[in-house]
Amino acid sequence: MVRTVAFYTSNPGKVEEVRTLLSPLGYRVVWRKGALLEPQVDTLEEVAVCKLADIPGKATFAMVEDSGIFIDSLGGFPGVYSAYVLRTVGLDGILRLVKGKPRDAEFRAVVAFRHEGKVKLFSGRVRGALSRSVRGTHGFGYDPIFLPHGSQRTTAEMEPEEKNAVSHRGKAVRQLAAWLRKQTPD
Ligand code: ITT
Repeated sequence: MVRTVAFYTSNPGKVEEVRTLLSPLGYRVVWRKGALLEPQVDTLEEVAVCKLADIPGKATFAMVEDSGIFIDSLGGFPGVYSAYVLRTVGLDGILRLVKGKPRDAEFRAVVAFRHEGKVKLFSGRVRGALSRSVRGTHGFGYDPIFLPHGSQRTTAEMEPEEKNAVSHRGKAVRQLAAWLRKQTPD
């Protein structure tokens, strides 16, 4: 029975969101803290598969997640480099980069899950736009500048459940949950 999922990530915000999604379904999410090897490759899928391969030991039910924000008018930048760009350019820097340009963007997430030696990938996307200023205190990363489609509020101005209902991660993790249920019928 898959009831405990070991989530390998350095990002506590991701853990909180995944717990909020999986706990009500009866899955325990254990945080395995640490930075995993992230290669310079073009897609979130490739990064996620590499991160999974970097997990120490042979934890049976192990998961990693790779995500990023893709800004249409910047050709999808920062995409797979989102974490690096956040650390270096920062939110205000990103807003300066899109000044005078269309602000449409999307978040994407790829969850990679290892189950009995097999690797499964689940992905999710959410379309939206960049806000004009940094707003809100919830969430993490780019949340203070991302307006999901149809919302006047950034994801940092939403409660965690509200963000999970529309987010890239919420979509990917709900697919994972549906797949887990099929592996372990009650
Ligand atoms: P890992 O250890 O899991 O790799 P990380 O934070 O480095 O954690 P990524 O390599 O997947 O994660 O980089 C994703 C970047 O995009 C990172 O800067 C996140 O803060 C940001 N990001 C991803 N999902 C987000 C979300 O739901 N809200 C805001 N920012 C997000």
